Amino acid sequence: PKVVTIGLGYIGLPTSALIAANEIPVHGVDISQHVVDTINAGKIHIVEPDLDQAVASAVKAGFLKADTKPVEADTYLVVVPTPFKGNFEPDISYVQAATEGIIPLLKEGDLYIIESTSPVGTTEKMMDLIFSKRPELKDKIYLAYCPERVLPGNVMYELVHNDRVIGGVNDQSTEKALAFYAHFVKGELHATNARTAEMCKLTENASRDSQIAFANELSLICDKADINVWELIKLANKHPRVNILQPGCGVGGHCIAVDPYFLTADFPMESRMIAQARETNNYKSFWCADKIREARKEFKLKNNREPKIALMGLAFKPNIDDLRESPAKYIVQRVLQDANDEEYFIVEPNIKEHNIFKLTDYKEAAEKADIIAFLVAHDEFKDIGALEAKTVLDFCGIVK
Ligand code: SAJ
Repeated sequence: PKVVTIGLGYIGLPTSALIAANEIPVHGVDISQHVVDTINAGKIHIVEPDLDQAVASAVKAGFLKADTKPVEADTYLVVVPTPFKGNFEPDISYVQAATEGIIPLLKEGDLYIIESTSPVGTTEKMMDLIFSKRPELKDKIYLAYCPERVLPGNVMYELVHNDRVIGGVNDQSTEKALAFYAHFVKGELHATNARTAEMCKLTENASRDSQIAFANELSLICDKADINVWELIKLANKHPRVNILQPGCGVGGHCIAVDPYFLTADFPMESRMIAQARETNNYKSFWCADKIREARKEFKLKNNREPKIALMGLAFKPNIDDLRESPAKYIVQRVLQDANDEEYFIVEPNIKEHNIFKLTDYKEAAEKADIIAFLVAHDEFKDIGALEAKTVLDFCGIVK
């Protein structure tokens, strides 16, 4: 095959590099000239373990080339973001623009695949769009949806080894897409239809969100009931059919905290639990910020001076540098909003410098602070000792 990938971001670039590593020529498209130039120089513009090596060798071997425009190929992969507009409505305009860009290039026998997380029905919508402009291609091209499911931080491994769900708009399309992924995926390939595949992606992330919401709700109950939620969950999970996730300072990232809205927007009456889970997880971050404020007030009353407060972690989950949709960042911003004379140390060991936050080394912060709020369970924080004399707010279960 000859492949065009549209979108060279967190998923599109690793996917392009992987396909190219299998000696399949890939023409990667991105609207950003900077991104295109960076990749053509064999470099990368995002942080992901082992991606630099993969891109460098794919470019060097001549199998990966980046451009701002698509060219004629036989397989087209749409891997662009699907953010939401205000009011939590999914925005598929990037998928549409990407599709419009390749419509003039399509010819008989071509395969068109959407990987972007999309509302149910998007693949059929794009099919209608394509056939409205190129009616002669009806029944002559193949269209399928195949969601990516890789975990940031482990993308290069999971792209190869995860199972994939592949749904065509008809059986021939499913077969054609299966054959394509078989070139570079070692996980199992599961055939279904396009709508089910779209729904499957949304289901996976909504399921995780709901399960984390359950854990977060438990943490609120336990705080009132004076029970250690971490111990509680460990014990409950000794039951052979119970498997509760970990509470935290909220749910972040650009997937789990976003995708459930794709369901609540289209099925508001039917998705009440999913909507409630989103609210519970959002509320958890408010709650943490309030806890920090309360601790500050208490300290001041008791000691007659403003405390020094360490806010430990900014990333959206442990051991990464990604701050997108990060609840920890949100909490820090909220707490700083009504800062008085108290002194804050903001800590993020995975980032050297930040344009808004003045960062402090984690050891120094922990040593100087009166109040330590653990927001993210970064490995570095696990061995911070001598906490006895301090007020500790452990929102991520890191303190032994
Ligand atoms: N979190 C908790 N408690 C837990 C687990 C996670 O509070 O027990 C929080 C994290 O701190 C983070 C958020 O949830 O703020 C999401 O983190 P994550 O590690 O669960 O997931 P992501 O967003 O990095 O990646 C998810 C994955 N989806 C699932 O596990 C179902 C990944 O496989 C998807 O490919 C990715 O979303 C995506 O792109 O959709």
